[in-house]
Amino acid sequence: MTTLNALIFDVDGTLADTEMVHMASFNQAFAEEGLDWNWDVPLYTELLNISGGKERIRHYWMQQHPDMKDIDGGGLQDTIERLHAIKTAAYESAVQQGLVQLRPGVLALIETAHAQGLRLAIATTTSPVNIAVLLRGAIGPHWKDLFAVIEDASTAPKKKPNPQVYLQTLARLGLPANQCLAFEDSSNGLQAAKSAGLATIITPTGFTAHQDFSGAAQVLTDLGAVDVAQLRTWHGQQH
Ligand code: XBP
Ligand code: MG
Repeated sequence: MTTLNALIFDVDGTLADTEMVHMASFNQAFAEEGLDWNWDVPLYTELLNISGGKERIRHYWMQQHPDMKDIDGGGLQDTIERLHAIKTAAYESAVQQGLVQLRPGVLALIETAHAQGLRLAIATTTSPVNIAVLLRGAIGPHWKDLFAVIEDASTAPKKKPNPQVYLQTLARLGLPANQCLAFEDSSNGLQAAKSAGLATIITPTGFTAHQDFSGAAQVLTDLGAVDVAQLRTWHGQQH
């Protein structure tokens, strides 16, 4: 039987239910730039099919306002970069104000798994700023000591369901996929992890509960009742 040696965590929706705050941050950026764009929950739920905030803005812009070339002659990508920078600052501020908490069981599982010698990694399409502000607040200033590998939007530009972020995480861990478990909240994330050969535990959120999770090793409400022994059992059933 193959040993379980590493846990690989998605961030948004998995470590914390962050997307309401991301949505509000996007809307704050649009307002600051004088755009009358407003992403409500039904629209944002659809837009979450596009991983990556910059890609999401571009998709919405092309779909809803194809005639609009840019805002100030700086070109489309320049405008998207600026909107995303404003959004990221707004999100960072919101998380610093305590508007986002880790999901049930996440902190205990991470700390226990690390204490038992499992290697931990992060594989996300979100921006590095967002990871740092969330985990610094939840774990403390030395949060990075818990993670052997962090792959994010700055290191893996091809977004989920592309498996790039997971393939790069496995390469840096120096482990085969069958010695690891992935944790995700979305169908895009599940597809990316499975394309990289990873057995995947799904904990959906309100934004993703309707999505297709065929092929997941487990679909759970949350990680509140999950310990390392249970993970080893589920991992053993996969390999
Ligand atoms: C979810 C995403 C991200 C966030 C917004 O990432 O797709 O785009 O919605 O963050 P994860 P950015 O892989 O952690 O579920 O604006 O920084 O992209
Ligand atoms: Mg996610």
